[in-house]
Amino acid sequence: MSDDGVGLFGKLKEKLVESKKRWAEDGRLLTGAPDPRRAQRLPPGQRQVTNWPVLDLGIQPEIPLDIWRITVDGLVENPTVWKWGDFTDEPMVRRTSDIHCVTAWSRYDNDWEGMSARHLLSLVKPKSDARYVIFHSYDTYTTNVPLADFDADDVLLAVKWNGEPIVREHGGPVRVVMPKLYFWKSAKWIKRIEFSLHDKPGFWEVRGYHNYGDPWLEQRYDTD
Ligand SMILES: Nc1nc2c(c(=O)[nH]1)N[C@H]1C(S)=C(S)[C@@H](COP(=O)(O)O)O[C@H]1N2
Ligand SMILES: [Mo]
Repeated sequence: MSDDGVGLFGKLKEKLVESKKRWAEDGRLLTGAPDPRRAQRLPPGQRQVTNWPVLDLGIQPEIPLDIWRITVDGLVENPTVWKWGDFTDEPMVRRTSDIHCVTAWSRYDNDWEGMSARHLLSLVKPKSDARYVIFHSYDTYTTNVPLADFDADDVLLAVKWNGEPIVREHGGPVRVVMPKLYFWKSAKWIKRIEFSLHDKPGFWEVRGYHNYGDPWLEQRYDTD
């Protein structure tokens, strides 16, 4: 008899439940077959380059460090505005990653240094209803990513590339780096990071690019 007086016939199959729980923990029955696309370092349709192309909307903003600000707002417990010196006083990390641009070039082993997305998240504390991160840049560019993808160990607000300050053409003083997505998601000249319940497709996303942009699934364009 259960607490609420309902008769329970039979006995919980404890052994069976336990063994299924162990299966789940061990990932039993997963074939473990590697996804052939993800196993390749070069995503489908890409070619490796050793130079570093510059892509922008025709505007390369020059932002003096004394007027540079980055604002983090929207659905966060601690909305924050950093000035340059306060931003760079925060702990910085180094990560090496590959770039995959939707225009089919890939550049390997870029050494980035900056504030990790996870450090930023630990400071601003997204509210439980935040689902998307919207990047706003000084050149009016915007792009959108799921919060779950921003919250990854390889995502940075980078201030240095290969040991040197990021030059203006490539998005300095600070650019986003999201290595697991096509490079259009890595906003240059970042000005504002907005946490939102709703998704807000950005500059290229409203112009036919895929909303998510996984290079290994070749999510270049919205083909629906
Ligand atoms: N602010 C801003 N960020 C941007 C862009 C842009 O035009 N403005 N272009 C995107 C695109 S399409 C790509 S491929 C990369 C290019 O970065 P790079 O010029 O450093 O190679 O930046 C992305 N981030
Ligand atoms: Mo791009």
